[in-house]
Amino acid sequence: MTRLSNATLGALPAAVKKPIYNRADVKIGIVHLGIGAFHRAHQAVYTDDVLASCDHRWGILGASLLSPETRDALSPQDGLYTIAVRSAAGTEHRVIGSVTALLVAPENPEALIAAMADPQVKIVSLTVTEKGYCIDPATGCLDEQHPDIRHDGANPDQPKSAPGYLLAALYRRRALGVRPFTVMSCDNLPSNGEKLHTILVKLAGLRSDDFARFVETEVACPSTMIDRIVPQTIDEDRAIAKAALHLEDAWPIATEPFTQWVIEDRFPEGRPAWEKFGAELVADVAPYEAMKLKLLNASHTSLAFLGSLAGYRTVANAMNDPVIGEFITRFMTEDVTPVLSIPLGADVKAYATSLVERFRNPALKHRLEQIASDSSQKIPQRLLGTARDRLAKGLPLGRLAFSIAGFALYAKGLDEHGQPLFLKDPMAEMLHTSLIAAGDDAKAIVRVLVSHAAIFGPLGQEPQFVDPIILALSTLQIHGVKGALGSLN
Ligand code: CS2
Repeated sequence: MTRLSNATLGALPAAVKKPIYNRADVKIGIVHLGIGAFHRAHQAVYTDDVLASCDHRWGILGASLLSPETRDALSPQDGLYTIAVRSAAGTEHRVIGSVTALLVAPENPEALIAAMADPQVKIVSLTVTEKGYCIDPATGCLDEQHPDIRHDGANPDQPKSAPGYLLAALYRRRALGVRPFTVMSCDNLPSNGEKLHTILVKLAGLRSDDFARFVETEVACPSTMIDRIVPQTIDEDRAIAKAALHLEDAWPIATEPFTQWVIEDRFPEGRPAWEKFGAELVADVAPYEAMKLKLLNASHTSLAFLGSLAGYRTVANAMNDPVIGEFITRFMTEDVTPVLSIPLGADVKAYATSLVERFRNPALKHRLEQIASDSSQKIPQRLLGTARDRLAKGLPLGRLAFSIAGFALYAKGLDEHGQPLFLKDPMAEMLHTSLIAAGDDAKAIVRVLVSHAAIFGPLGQEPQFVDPIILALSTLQIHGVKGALGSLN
């Protein structure tokens, strides 16, 4: 069957929305690092709307820092791809045209640095996942021992890491007398812009103090909060897109109707008018990020462990279990909300209710295993901040103890029915080996888990933190997930 491309756009059925602008007029104004499904279902869609409003300055060059898969799928399609927006009411297909070029960084690092140094580029955005920042998760600072950071410190013009690429290009722009681009992190990290700025200043300091000062004072790194649930694409999604488009799309993306983007408005070199298409431009993103990470993402992570242990494999299936659904709902309202700083005017109760509905979306096959990946990087910002806040207020750990105990059991690798569970995580091997060696004793398992200081830091030494997790874990062992959680509701 014919492939989706510029040449075949005209043949799309009328029901499929498509770019109404001339893609040949679009100039690249944004370089995006980490051109995965999340960026393509979120920021690239807002930017597609901007391009359709006749502002053609903001085409996206999408770069992969690791694998060639996205480029290989999308280059033959001129960067075009489909998003399938799914709900119980049905599916809407839309072809997105904002990604106009693709690169694979390791194949030609110089090409990416040169593209980022182009004066026409005003923004470099990132979705490189938590681990792409090379942060020590427990301290939130740059991990200077990270192999990629050690490499980039010694070879700043042939970088491997995302921060290394940003700095190589910023250095080049400075040498050429070109103003720095704005660096926009779109990953799920609290104060993602501020954190990235700190990392960049630190890494720049390995090159020279003067460059570090330049990055500190001249490079803007606004924070953002981005929200849209984007499951990994499966072959069924390809088949559904093909049927709707009457064309082949090698990498369509399925997503939900909900989308939210809150952006700190600090773009000295200009930005697309994303606010015209639903983005919220604000002075301080922190409370929005905290609300999302501690309610949505923390619930996701808890569901990934406890739902998987109970035998479920997707978010919707786990959430539709009455005991697990009730646990997550109460986790949000009774355990997280009392210690949450809430954005002005936000209705947390309504937000939590909407999350339950989104998690239950029957049309999204969002795999729990996808969410469990990189848990060692996710747990600190999703669960441990709330844990610390509760303990500081003299409150018990509450349901968080079950989420963390669930992580230990998940990382041991088997669900309650003896089926294997997979953890894709930089620490997977280390966690698995140490937890298996701990045997079946709840106390031993939890002690081993919390001794991983890269995740838990000093919290792992605090009895108010550790003891409830031991109790939760032994309850899970004795009564199973549903028995244990059911007795709490
Ligand atoms: C999820 C997020 O995979 C995960 O860890 O919690 O990707 C989540 O779906 C998004 O943050 C939703 O905006």
